[in-house]
Amino acid sequence: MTKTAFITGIAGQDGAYLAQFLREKGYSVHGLVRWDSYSDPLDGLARLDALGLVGEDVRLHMGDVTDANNLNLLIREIRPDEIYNLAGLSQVQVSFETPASTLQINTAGTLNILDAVRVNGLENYTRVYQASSSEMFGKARAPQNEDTKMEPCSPYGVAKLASYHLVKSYRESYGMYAANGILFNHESPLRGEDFVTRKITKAVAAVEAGSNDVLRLGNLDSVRDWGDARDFVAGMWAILQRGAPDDYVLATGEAHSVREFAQAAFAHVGISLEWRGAGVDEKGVEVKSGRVLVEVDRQLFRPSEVHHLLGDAAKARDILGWAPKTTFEGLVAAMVNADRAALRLDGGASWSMAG
Ligand code: G4F
Repeated sequence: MTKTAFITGIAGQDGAYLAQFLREKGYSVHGLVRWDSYSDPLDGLARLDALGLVGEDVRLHMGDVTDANNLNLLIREIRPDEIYNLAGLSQVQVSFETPASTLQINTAGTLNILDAVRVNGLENYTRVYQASSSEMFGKARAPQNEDTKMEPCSPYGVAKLASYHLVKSYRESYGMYAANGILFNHESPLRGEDFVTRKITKAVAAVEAGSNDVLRLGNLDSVRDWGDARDFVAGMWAILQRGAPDDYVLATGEAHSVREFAQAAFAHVGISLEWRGAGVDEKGVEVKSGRVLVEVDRQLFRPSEVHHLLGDAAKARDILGWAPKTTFEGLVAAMVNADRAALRLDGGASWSMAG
């Protein structure tokens, strides 16, 4: 029998890849789209479009996770077998500037979904996946797994941690199938340009195409466990297929600094970088020409930084049989190549290093 999935945040990177993954598995896919994406489909739905998911492939519903009534009615109408709550404000930096709306969207939004399932009497029918985040670990020592004490240090991390506990609470109180996927950073060519990986790969493609701009970055020492979003959406699905709900870390188990990511991305187009100076004066310099390609911009530092995220996904490997397929080098190459191809397509006319 055809299963029905409802994805909030379907217009984002993970939403689009998950929709594609579930369609390939034969699911009927519904997605929640905010009015601004809905009313500007050319821009707002670009990722779904890029994956060829148009028309009949996904049924889009206009709405917002902060609107409890809207969600209630939609969930009653769709009666999904599985809900993937991927909606949210996903930029950690932005959460320092908009902490109240971050909590509204990333915590109250989760509560609205859990409650809509409950009040519609679907607690024994609908399974709920919650997009929890490694940002919840915050200052906790690496490597981090499901048993690591969480010490979030951003409004984003705090909001996600509250949602994580709501999921556990609904699971225990109402017997709901609600599960947290604690995902470490996951990237792709569809990643937003305000995240550091995509900002770097776009800049590298531009430099190769002749740009004279300097890539301005914040904390180069920050270490992340970067995986491929396409591997991670398969893990989200696997989390909802077990007999009993549980929480799982999804990560690659390999971590690199922002500096190393930039170095690898430039190396992919044949540019060898060396680092000179320290702190805010550090620069990434092309070895061959001595040209400065990367500078540090103190404006991009966060009020409080998560320095080292490195995931231990042994539980997901042992219980779900999940393991990422893409290597760090493969991810960097795929992202740089996609940005090179995009530049060739638009003739190199429009790109910006803002973000
Ligand atoms: O790419 P980022 O903005 O990702 P961040 O903050 O780790 O968050 C991402 O991963 C989380 C999972 O751990 C998700 F929950 C979250 O939604 C998001 O997907 O920054 C990565 C690191 C940070 O330490 C940041 O300070 O890169 C550092 N960084 C250095 N220069 C920069 C920049 N980040 C951005 N966005 N832009 C810079 O120029």
